[in-house]
Amino acid sequence: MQYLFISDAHGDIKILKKIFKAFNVRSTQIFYNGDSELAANDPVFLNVLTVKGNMDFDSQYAKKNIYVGTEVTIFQTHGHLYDVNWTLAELIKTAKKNNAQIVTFGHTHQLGVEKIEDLLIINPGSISQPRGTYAKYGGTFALLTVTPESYIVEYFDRDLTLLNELTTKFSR
Ligand SMILES: [Mn+2]
Repeated sequence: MQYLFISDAHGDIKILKKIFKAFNVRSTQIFYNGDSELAANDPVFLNVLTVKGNMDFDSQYAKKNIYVGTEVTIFQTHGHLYDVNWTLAELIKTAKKNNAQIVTFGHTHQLGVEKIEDLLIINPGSISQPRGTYAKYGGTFALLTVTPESYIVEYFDRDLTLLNELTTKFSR
């Protein structure tokens, strides 16, 4: 099973359509981490787990999702409600409280992945307005592969090209 994470398209529905078309298959669960600026019931989000970003004004969005799968429990939120621009402490605490092994968010527009104790933390970056060190890639999303022993996190750019240098592997 694979898990795709994407965030912060800010109105760029074309790129969402392109990526979802490529990855919206039974073996992949897609998480969209907020700030699409689209309606919560937009057809582009069929089979996609979404949350509300600070730039989403549709009250039908969830503030967070706790995905309980057969392999992993994933805590998903945009991040602004946990002050992620300053610290991940509150987000980590909340994810652990919800028995998640993985937490995913956006908001910072900066990709990042790390494992702290038993918690894997994934920010896919912004697909349309990247900031910081990895802005040179022009927008990114992340794909997680879970095996019995490991987590493999890969990043792709807007052309669906794998960014080899960003691949990380963690033991579970
Ligand atoms: Mn944003």
